[in-house]
Order: sequence, then C-alpha cells, then structure tokens
Amino acid sequence: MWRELRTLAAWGPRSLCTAPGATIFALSSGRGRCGVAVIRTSGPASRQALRSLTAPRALPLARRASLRLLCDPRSGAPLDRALVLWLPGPQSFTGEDCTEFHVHGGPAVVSGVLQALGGVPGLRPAEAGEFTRRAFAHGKLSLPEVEGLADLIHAETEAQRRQALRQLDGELGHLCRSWAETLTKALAYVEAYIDFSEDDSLEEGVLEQADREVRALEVALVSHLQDARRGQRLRSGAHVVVTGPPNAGKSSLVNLLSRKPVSIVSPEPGTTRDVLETPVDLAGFPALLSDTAGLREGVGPVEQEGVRRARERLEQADLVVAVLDASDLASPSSRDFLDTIVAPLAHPDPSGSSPRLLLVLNKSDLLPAEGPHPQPGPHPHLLLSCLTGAGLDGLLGVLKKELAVVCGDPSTGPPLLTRARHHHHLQRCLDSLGHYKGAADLALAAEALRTARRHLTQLTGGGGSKEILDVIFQDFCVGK
Ligand SMILES: Nc1nc2c(ncn2[C@@H]2O[C@H](COP(=O)(O)OP(=O)(O)OP(=O)(O)O)[C@@H](O)[C@H]2O)c(=O)[nH]1
Ligand SMILES: [Mg+2]
Repeated sequence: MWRELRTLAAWGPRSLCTAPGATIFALSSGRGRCGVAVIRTSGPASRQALRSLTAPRALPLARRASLRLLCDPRSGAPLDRALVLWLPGPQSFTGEDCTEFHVHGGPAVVSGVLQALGGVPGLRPAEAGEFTRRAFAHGKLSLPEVEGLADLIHAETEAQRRQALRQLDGELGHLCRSWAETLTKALAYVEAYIDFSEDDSLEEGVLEQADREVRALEVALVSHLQDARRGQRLRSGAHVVVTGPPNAGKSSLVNLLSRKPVSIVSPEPGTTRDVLETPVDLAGFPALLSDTAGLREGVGPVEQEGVRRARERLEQADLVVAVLDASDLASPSSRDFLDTIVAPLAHPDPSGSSPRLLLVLNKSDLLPAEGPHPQPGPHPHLLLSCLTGAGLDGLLGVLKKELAVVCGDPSTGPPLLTRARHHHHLQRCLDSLGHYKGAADLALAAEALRTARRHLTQLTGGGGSKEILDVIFQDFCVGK
C-alpha cells in the first residue's frame, strides 16, 4: 500500500482519490495523561471500526458528535464512554472515511482503545505523517499547505504561527498556480505562432504578448527571491548577535531577553569567552540570540580566541545588538567600539547584505538624573538599564520592528518562501525564463517555458518525487 500511495502521489495528488488501501489508526493528540485524547482512523474500514467499538448502537450521524460507550469487540469489556465522530470521505481531512474517538486521556484508556482498534480486521497503526500524506495524495492539501501544517505544528512564536497559517491557507500555492497559468498563456501564444504563423487568421503580435507575460513574471519572481532569506529566517530563527566592549552588560541583556541565566554575569571584564547561543521568542519572532566576548585587544590567548569567535559570529548576524555602558562612553574601549564596529554597520553597503544594527546604551541607572546625557555620536540609540528594567519595553518594541524587517512580517505582504525547496524551484523557473529570452529558435523557447512551468508545478506538489515527499513528511509525528 505504501509503495502504491507513493507512486500514485508522484503522479499527482488527485490521482489517488479512488485507490483502496489499509485503514490506519493512531493517537492524534499528545502523549501523556490529559483530560481528553483524540484517536483517529482513516480508510475504508473506518465505518467497521466505529461499528465494532460502539456495537450494538447504529452509526452516529455524519459529522455530529455523539456520546457512545466503547467496548472491546473481542471481549466485550467496556473501555470508556467517549464522544465519537463519523466523518465519511471525501469530506474529511484525508479525503477518506475517517472516525474520531474523543476518549478520556488516561494511558490505560488510550492503550485499551488502540488495542481494540488493532484487533479490527483491515486496521493497522499509522506511520509518522501518514494522515497528512493521505490528505495530500487525495488532493486535500497542496505541498506548500502540507509544509504550512508541519510549520504550524512546530510553531513556537506568534510570527511563526501567523506565517504557517497563511501557508496552510494556500496563499503560496495560489500564487504559484497563477504564475503557472501566466506561463501556460505565454506558451499557448508561442505554440500558436509556431503552428499558424503562415495563416492569415493568427492575431498580430502574439509573440510580443508572450514576451510581455514572461517579463512581468520575471519581475515578480525576482522580488520574491529577494525576500527568500526572510521567510527562511522566520522558519528557523534570525541570528541576533549581542556585542560590545567588555563589561557593558551584554550577558545581562542576553539573560534578560531570554528570561533565563544563559551567561555568567560578573563585574570582572572579560567574563564571557565562548559564543553562547540560545533560541528565544523575541517580541513574537523566533531568534537565535548569541552572547559574545567583549571586544578588546592585548589580552591573553584564551580571551583572544573568544574575541576572534565573537567577530566571526558578527559576520553571520542578521541583527547586531551593540551594547555600551552609558556611563562610560568616553573610555578608549567604548570609542574604539563605536569607530570600528558601530560606524561601519550604521552605513551598510548598498548590496543590502549587511546586518541591521541596534545601538543600546545600558546602565542608564548610573547616569545623573538631571542634565544632558553623553551621546555616542550620530547613531540613533536606546537607553536601557538591565539592572532596573527601565527601557526594556521600548527595546522590545524596536526589536519587533527590526525583526519584522529581517524575517518579513507574516501579517502583511506577499507569501514568504520559507524553505530552500521553494527557493530552488523559483530560481530554476527564473533561469528557464532567461533561456526563453536567449533561445535560438521558437521550439527551444517553448521548451524553456515548459521547464519554467514544471518548476512551479513541482513547488505546489504536482509531479513531486518520492524523495522530496519523504523529506517533507518526516517533519510530522504519528497521528498527523
Ligand atoms: N548599574 C548597572 N550595572 C549593570 C547593568 N547591567 C549590567 N550591570 C553590571 O555590569 C557588570 C558586567 O555585566 P555583564 O553582563 O557580565 O557584562 P558583559 O558585557 O557580558 O561583560 P563581559 O562578558 O566581561 O564582556 C556586572 O557586574 C553587572 O551586574 C545595569 O543596567 N546597571
Ligand atoms: Mg558577558
């Protein structure tokens, strides 16, 4: 059955609608003691499974929750009093006949019901991701929607959840399908020209029309590809690197933002040596927050290695949080840091590859309450005290804005490309449009358009190979 499913899925999602197969079952809610646990089945024997466990009562009405006594069909022993749902296909999550048993979440109840289902002829335990794989195979979900569902299950921050929901709603799939339609139109123009250019009835300018469609699509693809890193950051976390001179309060800030004692804090300059990385939810965005050694020269070999690692990590940053001691801005280490790190980052190179910069003046509690405060130069900055928490809300507000730029804001704008797979197919599509423009004859131009269109179809899951499907579905747990 598995091989059959995979082969058919490789032909295209909708080709499986009538394929018979085993009926699968699994616990779909989390493991462990809980109030309610949900056990699902999917496949042609679902009706029989529901009948066997709820006999002698008749099947409940479709899509209506009903209270039933569940009994083991072999021994007749009662298992639980549960809510059951009969969800006949194709109007179900997988497109097949499905049932749901909402049982009490004790381990003995759950294992009793699972064992009883295992004894029903034609039923077997589901493999990881098999429910979703069947939904894809029956055309219930496109591949980007499957990926959105996987992301939603793994979403840890608000921004990730919003992005995953948009993808699950099919926005990226719709966009790719509309692009594929544009290419179909362009291809039709080119083929019409090849077949009927001798014919007087052919409309004038069909090739120009094809060129126009291709040019517009190129512009859209380039802009989406430029955004691609943002979607991937949103999925796996933006690299936020905290840097500054020794003793500025970098580790204190990392501990404050991550709400746990990640790094040792001490009045001794040069405390942090290694790069300490921690995943955090920063103002609703996923981030990998790195604490680093204070930047200074003329120190021992261990600290020197720490400084080298700190500089290396700065090169990988998407957002640099530069921390200075507000009461010590005139010191040589602060001035040197402002000149060598802050100034170049404040004037990023035009290619747009430089990280963004946030300058934080910490220890504001040490500044005199009255009078002008020292300025770090022309750079915009925020005042903070890790000791008292003053300025933390302002900092989180600015971090949110910065991370929305770095990761893309999932509540607005076009759908983001969250995976390398999306990027690959769009880039190949764009390359093929380049081949179209440079093609030596119209037959080659038409072939380039077909290749471009194939990449868009593959992105949404049509003609997906078994290996790609395996990689995508491995993100799922059993029962999903
Ligand atoms: N008054 C005051 N002291 C602070 C504040 N933030 C940190 N400190 C103190 O400053 C000292 C250095 O703090 P750390 O967080 O270890 O500084 P760091 O930049 O990580 O230092 P290195 O790892 O040595 O480079 C500690 O004694 C902290 O308690 C603050 O907002 N106000
Ligand atoms: Mg430190």
